[in-house]
Amino acid sequence: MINLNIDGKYVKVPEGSTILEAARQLGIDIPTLCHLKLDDNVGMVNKSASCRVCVVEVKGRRNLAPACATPVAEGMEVRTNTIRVLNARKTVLELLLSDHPKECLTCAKSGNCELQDLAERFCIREVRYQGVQSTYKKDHSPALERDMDKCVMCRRCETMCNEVQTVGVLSGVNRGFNAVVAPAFEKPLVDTVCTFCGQCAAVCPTGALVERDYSWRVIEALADPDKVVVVQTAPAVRAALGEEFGLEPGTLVTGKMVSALRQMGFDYVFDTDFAADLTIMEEASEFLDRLNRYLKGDKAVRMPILTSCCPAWVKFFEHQFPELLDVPSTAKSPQQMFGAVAKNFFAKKLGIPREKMVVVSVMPCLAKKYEASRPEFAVDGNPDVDISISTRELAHLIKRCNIDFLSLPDEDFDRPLGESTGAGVIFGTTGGVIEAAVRTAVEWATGKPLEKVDFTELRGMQGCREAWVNVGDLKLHIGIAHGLGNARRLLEAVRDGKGEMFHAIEIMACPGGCVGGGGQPYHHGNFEIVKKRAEAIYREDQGKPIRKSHENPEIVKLYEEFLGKPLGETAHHLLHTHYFK
Ligand code: HC1
Ligand code: SF4
Repeated sequence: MINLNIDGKYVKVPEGSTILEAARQLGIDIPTLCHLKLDDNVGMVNKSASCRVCVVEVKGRRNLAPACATPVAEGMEVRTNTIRVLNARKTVLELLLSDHPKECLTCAKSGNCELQDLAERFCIREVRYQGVQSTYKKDHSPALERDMDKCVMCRRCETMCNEVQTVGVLSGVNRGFNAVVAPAFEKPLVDTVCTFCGQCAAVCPTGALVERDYSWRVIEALADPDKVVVVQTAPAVRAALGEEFGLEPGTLVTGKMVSALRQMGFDYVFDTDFAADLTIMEEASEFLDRLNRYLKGDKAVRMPILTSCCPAWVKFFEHQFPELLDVPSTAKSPQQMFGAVAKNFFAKKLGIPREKMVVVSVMPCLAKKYEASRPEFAVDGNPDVDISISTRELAHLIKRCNIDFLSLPDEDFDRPLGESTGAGVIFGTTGGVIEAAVRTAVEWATGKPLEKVDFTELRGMQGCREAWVNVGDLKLHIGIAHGLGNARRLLEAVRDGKGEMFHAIEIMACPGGCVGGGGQPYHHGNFEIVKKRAEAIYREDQGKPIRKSHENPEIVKLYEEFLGKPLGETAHHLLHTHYFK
């Protein structure tokens, strides 16, 4: 351990720690724009030391030292708030602002921008240095907006995309003033292998990377008297939306969210959790079918089955593992199953054509915007899901509609597409999809009710995990990965036939699963927030009267009335998809 003194306080930290880490241990908040360390399970450490906002004075050294990149030494004396330090920090900020667009009033990141926060903290009331302004071409994809004029070259997005997600789309290009983080040849994101996971936007300190905002389209749809507007809310939204209204992370706001949506004027407030239950009906059937054929020696069957509900993961394997396209489940994601059922079943029930119905989804995810726009999820150009907005966009909409969220009463979803089980809700966190599938598959395979519904061996935050689940005499080997880098490691092992064979693997692109999605309220590097959301998801599951997807009475009815049986003709046509190289 190393002893040092920071601002007159003594602290003991492990060798190899930085001054920034030692200061944080003392509760001294040295500002930084570039440094970011997420949970060890996520493995994101951005140590570019590029912003120079964290400089400190170290006794005996002539130059100021960046706290994020300077290792502690025995007996070190550090000052973090001398006039020299404060002056240097202010100058660095002013230089950063010299070519930064002064668009705070209209910037999507306003109120959440770390550069704006620092300008406020340092009382910067004028920018003394007016530099040449950058004029990069803006990049609008269906999911993300890139405005590189606002980039401060912190390289967080690059670390996230390359090291955590291993997608490798973003890197520093050009030199000097023209240096920018961009895809190769500065191509637009749609022309790259970007998965639209949105994790780059989740860690961007400024408005350089933000979601494509479709909230105005929702207002237009709600104002159109000729439309029936239906909304579905993803499992992870209810565990995070409250943060936008000052509630503690991990506060469940399911009932208030339903109330707010109803007050906004949606005709039907439904739940993606219903469609998550439906996904399990199809996915568990597909899994048992494959497993039975595999156990009978059918050589044509590919194991393991991979979950397919995360659209960033789907795009990742389409680009990165084209030889494994027949391995993932063909089940559509709950978002898309919901859209298909709403437009092909519920619209008919209401006696209206599909074009008259607008399906809005509220998702913790940015890739869902892209998924909704995939052409195979449309009929004659009419998409199954018309508009996908993020948790953040919903919070903005609620505020825009003058709704006092905190004083709303709890209300329940409409029926039939709002009925769900605990299995549906746990989709929102890493391990939840496979636990939901296991609850149903084990009960179907054994023909006996489960002795325990909670498969805690499948839970946790470790990036790559494995567990064994008993089904009669058979031990199912289950894999779980969250974060695309972890997914890659697991998939490479599967492809190369390394290790014990898995029967099923769940993969979610975002660290933590959907609770950590790119459309959730910004966590500003505090991954504990994501963990609290996951705990909330399991609390919601515990409190549900029904906790197995196949016992959802509205799902049972839907098969009786309309779908026939899982993997049957109608189900196959509406609820399954295919993948492209
Ligand atoms: Fe997810 Fe899913 S759980 S992908 O993580 O399968 O976004 O919440 O809606 O579709 O249900 C996201 C969350 C979400 C789908 C479901
Ligand atoms: Fe990389 Fe994901 Fe950002 Fe695309 S959305 S650039 S894959 S981090």
